[in-house]
Amino acid sequence: MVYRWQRPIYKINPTRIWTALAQAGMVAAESAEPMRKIIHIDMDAFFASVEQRDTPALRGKPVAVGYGRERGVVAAASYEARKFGVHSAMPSVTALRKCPDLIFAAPRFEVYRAVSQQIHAIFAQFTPLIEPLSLDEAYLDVTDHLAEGVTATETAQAIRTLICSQTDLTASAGVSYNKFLAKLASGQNKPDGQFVITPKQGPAFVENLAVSKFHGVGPATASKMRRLGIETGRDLKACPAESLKIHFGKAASYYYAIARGVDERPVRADRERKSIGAEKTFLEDLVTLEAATAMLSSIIDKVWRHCETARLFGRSVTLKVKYADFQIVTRSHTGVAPLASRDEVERQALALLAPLFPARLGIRLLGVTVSGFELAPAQADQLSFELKD
Ligand code: DCP
Ligand code: MG
Repeated sequence: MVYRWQRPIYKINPTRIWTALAQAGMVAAESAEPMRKIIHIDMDAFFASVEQRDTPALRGKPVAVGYGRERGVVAAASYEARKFGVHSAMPSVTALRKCPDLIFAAPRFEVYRAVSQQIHAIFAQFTPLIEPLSLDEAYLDVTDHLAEGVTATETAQAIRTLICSQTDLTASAGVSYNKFLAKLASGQNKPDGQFVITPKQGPAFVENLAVSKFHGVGPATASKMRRLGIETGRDLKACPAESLKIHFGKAASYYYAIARGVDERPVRADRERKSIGAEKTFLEDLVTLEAATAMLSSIIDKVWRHCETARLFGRSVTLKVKYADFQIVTRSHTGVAPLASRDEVERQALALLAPLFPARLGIRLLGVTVSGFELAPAQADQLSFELKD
């Protein structure tokens, strides 16, 4: 999934200089990075837990939030359902095959948004530096906001206790010295747990992890890394910077840094979402319109799911096509009204795709982005949530 934001994620700052030194092998990672205290909070099985909370008959049962019909996908799976291998983004028919007793609950986005605002209000009691990643996840920078004698670990515990008492839902937390590690840490003791990665532990922690678990390494990148013999953080660290650059272009410096447990991205409290997009790189180039149409469908499913989750509906659709020779072509269409359904997005995207066939070369990547969001009254809450700080 790629999100584009109003401003670039990376900004020149003093730690850049440090990174340059570290990359040149002139300083050691642990000693030179200014120590920050970052907490990543992530609600447990969010949509599914809300449904179990509000419908007692669902408690202790395998529950999927979504629609059980054909072409439906699972948005969230309760922990009982996960034991059967059911997970987010799985087609509903597959989920039912794995777990015939699975109960589907229709999503209630207004309720999830309300809970999201509750937890955001709790975060705001601890720091103004809050960066929401989605309705149920956020980074908090508490470096300069810790109460006297209170540690970041205790702060994370206090936040989770408040979330539990005020929403009747559990959250997990990761505490570390950067965003990348804090997010990895929050997954360690899920559900209802927390985990700390200290600067001393960071590099070794990353080395022993599969790269597919890294935030920012999607399935396509993970399989590309696998083909290059990179399976773990250790393999990634062993890969020379020049080689990463050749294979991963602009993302190389991020991979180089995270392989060393380094991530200088600040917690940004003022992000405004300008667009929601997804793209997919194919193992084999696509040559026919039929094949491209089929692939586009799953990309649109993903984009639309996120539009729905964020309650953001845009007027513009942009199609991105990357050919086998890496040439990139984009085509856009802006309508007069926001696209109100997945099928409308698909219709627009297909209208942009069709004229590109017969294709002059095989297609190695397709992407779809929705932008030009309008503020309908029902969406104002969400946006003010995003812009609050
Ligand atoms: N979501 C979605 N479609 C996806 C992934 C997630 O609609 N492909 C929604 C439903 C999730 C919520 O976003 O409940 C939060 O996503 P997470 O990835 O944090 O997953 P959960 O909170 O469900 O589970 P976990 O306990 O692993 O965080
Ligand atoms: Mg979650």
